[in-house]
Amino acid sequence: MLYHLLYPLYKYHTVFNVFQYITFRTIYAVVTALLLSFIIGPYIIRKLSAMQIGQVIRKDGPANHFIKEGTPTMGGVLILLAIIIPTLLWANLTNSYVWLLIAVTLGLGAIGFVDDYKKVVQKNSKGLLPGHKFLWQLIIASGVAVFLYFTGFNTSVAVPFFKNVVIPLGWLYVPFVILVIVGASNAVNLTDGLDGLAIGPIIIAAATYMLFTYLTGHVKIANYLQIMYVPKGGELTIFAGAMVGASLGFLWFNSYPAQVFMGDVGSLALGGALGTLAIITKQEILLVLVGGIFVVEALSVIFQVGSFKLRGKRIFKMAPLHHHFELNGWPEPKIIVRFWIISIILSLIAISTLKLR
Ligand code: 57M
Repeated sequence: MLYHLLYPLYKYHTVFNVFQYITFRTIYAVVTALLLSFIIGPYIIRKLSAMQIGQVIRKDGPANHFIKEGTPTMGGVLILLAIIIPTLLWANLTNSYVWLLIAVTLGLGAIGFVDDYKKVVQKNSKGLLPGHKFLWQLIIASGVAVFLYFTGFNTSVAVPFFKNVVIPLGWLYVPFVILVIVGASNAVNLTDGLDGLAIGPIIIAAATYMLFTYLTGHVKIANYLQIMYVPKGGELTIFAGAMVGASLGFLWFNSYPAQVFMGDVGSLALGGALGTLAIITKQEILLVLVGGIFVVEALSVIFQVGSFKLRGKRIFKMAPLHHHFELNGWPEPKIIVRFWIISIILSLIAISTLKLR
């Protein structure tokens, strides 16, 4: 909105020219998201507590989680507001990718919201049936895939570390997009089991994709780096910036010991947004590296369940992986910070692939 209101004023004063720059608007999207989180965060946490939206802790998990009973959840509502409002303020709202990202985030957030609401407010321990949850995720991801396919989006996928190797997927790009979005959404959800464990790597991944959106959306830089240029994709830098700011703002409250959990409303939405950013920047495969922590957490569950079914034995003391370290006696903050450190290293390697090809 500010972009549309203020940029045209450059005719009267050159100072308003600054509103055309993606870099300027991104910085202010980050700042707005942070400020918004700080201002409305305490209010939302109080409201969630008053509405008794407190977490029920499973009794079969690591014992150090029992003291977390009653911590308000559904803090993802705060994250979503702090992403969407700055995006609406600072982005060019005639850009269809901006609306696509807003739609995915709110759509997946709505699935998580219904699930959380059934669990914590209506005290229905099952929440949304897993099959229904998955079906709705598929519907939203299919919407993105079909939209991109029929609007002529580039259906070739770049292979990291190789300069001119691309896989032309054609119509197979549709199931590929669905896999990336649904996979990312669920992987972030599985990771969200310790204070700040999911939001830390989300900040790092969103910052990495903030860089990619800018570079792939800039024709000169994209040509120079020989990466796929995405016309109009640069505008998503503002969305990614808002995601960084909102996630940092949430970490303020979710850092150990957490005052609030994000709930599925946050984890499903953030994962899906990340997957969609990877798709629009044409850096889909690189998400395996940038979101490496989420991938490893999801794989730990797949291997654990597979091993138990096939051999009747577990690989880890408990899956997802963070539970394994907890049961090995690592203090919670140590696991969290070590996962962040690994996430930073993975993102740096991912960024280096821009040159390392
Ligand atoms: C959600 N939810 C957290 C909070 C958060 C297939 C199986 C692996 C599924 C998995 C599962 O249910 N995962 C999805 C995990 C829960 O957090 C809530 O959920 C939201 C995210 N969706 O925002 O609202 C608990 O996590 C802790 N937490 C924090 N700080 C945070 O900032 O401490 C969350 C956020 C919270 C809190 O304690 O209550 C969760 O872990 O439940 N299931 C599991 O993870 C279970 N694993 C398991 O059964 N493993 C088996 C098999 C199936 C692989 C095995 O290894 O043999 C464990 N989960 C728990 N206890 N809690 C089992 C023991």
